[in-house]
Amino acid sequence: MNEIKTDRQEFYDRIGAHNMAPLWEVLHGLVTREPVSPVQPTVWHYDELRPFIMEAGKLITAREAERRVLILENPGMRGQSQITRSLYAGLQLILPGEVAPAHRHTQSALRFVIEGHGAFTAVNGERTVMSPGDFVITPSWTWHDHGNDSDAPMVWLDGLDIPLITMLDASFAEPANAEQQLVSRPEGDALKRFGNALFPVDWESQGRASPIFNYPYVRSRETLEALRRAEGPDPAQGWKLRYVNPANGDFAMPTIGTFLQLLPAGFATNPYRSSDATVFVVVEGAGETRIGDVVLPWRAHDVFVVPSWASHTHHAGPEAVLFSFSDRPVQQKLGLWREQRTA
Ligand code: GTQ
Repeated sequence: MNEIKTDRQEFYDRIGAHNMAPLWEVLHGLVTREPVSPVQPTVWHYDELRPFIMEAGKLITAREAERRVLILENPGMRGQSQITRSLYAGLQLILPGEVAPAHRHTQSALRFVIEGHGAFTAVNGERTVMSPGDFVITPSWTWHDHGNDSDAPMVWLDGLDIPLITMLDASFAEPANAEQQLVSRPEGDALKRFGNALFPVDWESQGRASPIFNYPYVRSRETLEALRRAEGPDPAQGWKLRYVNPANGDFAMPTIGTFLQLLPAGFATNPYRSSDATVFVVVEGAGETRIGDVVLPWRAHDVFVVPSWASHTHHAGPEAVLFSFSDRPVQQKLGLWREQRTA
């Protein structure tokens, strides 16, 4: 037995010198029967984080930092700037009068506004002034800068596909010549132009992301209410919406799927799991999510993560609204995505 072991080890050493390794020693760690993930179910409580975010505002300016963000790192993958294996998340602070200078990169970004009114993001020559609950997109390779002309701090959650782009070694980035891009279109132009199921007759899509880059919360919330009036809640998900690119019916972003769901007061969902690890942001209400033995209590502004293929239930206290995002579009395009409901 030992002889076999030393024979094999001696063989591994010799092939190792040629940059080779035996598959049979690692096969079942590579090709697992089900997802085996370092991602841990975790909640970040905003009331605990907020003082640190404001402290960061005294340590460094948005201009010097370029993006003043505190990264939310999954405890199963510290030091890797990952909240899930494919996604990055962070909380970005822009103080009154500040500018986060223009740049562009191949990574796609979403912003989900947590607090503050009146700061803006500019994308492709249009500024959008943001409010809590707004879902804002910065598509891949588009110039973007952020600024705050209001008199209060603004904090939003950044969700980016950074780990995915890193894995593909497809990161390109560059700073702009000017700190802020020229504004060439009036505010609200994109939403008017593309948000009413009417497109300019000869318009052709420039990219894969939605031409709408701010999905305002007031409108999304209205849609949830319309659903609630029309039909009962799904037992596993309550009333749940998918943000859509109106040009093609696909997800609003090519690499990140985004969702908004309403859980009525006291509602407990049936167990559900899917192969896309999901980041949730609590928009309204309070409750908890149970994942095996782990209970994640949450309230408005908190962020929590459910790992891939982890069966979970949501329990709303008062009525709750959850925004969420995951790599579902990528998995679906590759024919990988699975979900399972157990009554
Ligand atoms: O706002 O462009 O959280 O480039 C990380 C990288 C935000 C941004 C982040 C970024 C940005």
